[in-house]
Amino acid sequence: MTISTPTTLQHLVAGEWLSGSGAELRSVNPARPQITVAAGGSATTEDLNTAVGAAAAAQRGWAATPMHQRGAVLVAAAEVIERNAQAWGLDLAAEEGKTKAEAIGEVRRAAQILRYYGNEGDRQAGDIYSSPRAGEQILVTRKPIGVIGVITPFNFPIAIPAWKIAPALIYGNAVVWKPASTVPLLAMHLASALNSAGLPAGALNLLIGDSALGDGIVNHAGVDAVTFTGSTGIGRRIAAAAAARGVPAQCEMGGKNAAVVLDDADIDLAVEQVMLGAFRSTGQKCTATSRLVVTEGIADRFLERLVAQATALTVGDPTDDATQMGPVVNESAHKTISTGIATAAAQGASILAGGSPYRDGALADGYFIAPTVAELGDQTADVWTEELFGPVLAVRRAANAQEAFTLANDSEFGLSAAVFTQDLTRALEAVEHLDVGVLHVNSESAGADPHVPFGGAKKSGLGPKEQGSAAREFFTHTTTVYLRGGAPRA
Ligand code: UN1
Repeated sequence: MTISTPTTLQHLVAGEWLSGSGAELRSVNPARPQITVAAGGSATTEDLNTAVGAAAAAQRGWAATPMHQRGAVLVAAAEVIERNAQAWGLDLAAEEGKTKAEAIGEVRRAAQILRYYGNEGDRQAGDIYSSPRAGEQILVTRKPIGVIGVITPFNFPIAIPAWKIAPALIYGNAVVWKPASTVPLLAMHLASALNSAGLPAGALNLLIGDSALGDGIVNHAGVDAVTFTGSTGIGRRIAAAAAARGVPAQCEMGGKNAAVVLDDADIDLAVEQVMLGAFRSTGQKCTATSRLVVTEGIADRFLERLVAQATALTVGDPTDDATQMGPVVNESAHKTISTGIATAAAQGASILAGGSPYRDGALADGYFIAPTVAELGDQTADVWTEELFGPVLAVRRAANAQEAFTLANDSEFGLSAAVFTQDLTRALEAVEHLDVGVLHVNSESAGADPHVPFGGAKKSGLGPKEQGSAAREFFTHTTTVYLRGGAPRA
């Protein structure tokens, strides 16, 4: 890998790219933390005020632009992203740490999301009801909310921003966006794609900074709604702050997602998919498989294969072709996950794979964690209940399918789950019993298409779901119109 000069941080405010005069921020390559990827001053409160003012001013004209035309801007931005997928994918791998293949895939996914919403102008725009009164119809029309505060996490540095910003914009809102400070480069790429595709100045503002800047957005009187993806603690704080100001919040938060492998599962398929769910993106997806429930009849055979594959996974620099799993995002994540693994062992888990820190070479220098499988007996353990957001899979055995579903539901979260079975009756029982927002039958727990709702049950999320037509619930409000003609009735 060549060591290139760090990119200078720039913020997009009122259509202009500016350097920030706030505290110095630096994103580093988590595989080689001595390499700085991007650096510069963060945005200030003054930048935030300018951005919110510009967004409010731009929003009116943008909302008045026909939706079809707004969509054309998103489609044009999708083309820019698609053209740059290789280069931006490499930047993503270097800045966030997921493998090159996943990173390029994510950049393409962002383009796909923009294209989906870009075509929204050609879809149904509201509802019409019959009226109990003669000569009247009742229309339910959709209107934008205004200025949306968008706060996004590090783990999908371009796809998650796309799936919040694209619906915000297509429905006629303007955006003030703060990405995670660990991934500014990809944020700049997405903002530049939208800006160069013809978005009017001020419709999208990008401000890079720390959590205080995020708080500034959430509490700004000119911000009319907030959409957030990230940790449960911050999500609840954001929702509370938004509620106190009387503005809506959409918070996509934690998961402790189970894969349930039943006796009759196809074992090769199940092992392959659990591996992907647990270790792709180094386990740093809110939809990652972090718990495994396996029924007794298949448990020994399944775990033997899973452990062999987890141990054999090639961990390394995400920009190397051979690498199957990269590092976690930063030092603090590395510490939390390492401590979580040590706690699991102390609480009685048997560590079947991974578990010990890398002590020398490149893996010790970067923020690498070995793929870890920790089996629990009947004891409670933090690794079963708490989201570690890393490559750590907690395992429990169940006597039968019923017990397996009960264990899978044993979480305050309910984002996603996967069930592996070839028995249709068991699959239908899973659909009925698993309390989750997203259920995969015979595929890994992660993965979400842009045209269908995404979000969790229980404590995984607050507010309307994301994606597909669900996104419209959050990014618009309705006006119910009782419509009669003005002429006297004959
Ligand atoms: C996926 O499963 O591909 O933060 C997407 C996250 C989720 C997105 C998951 N909001 O990981």
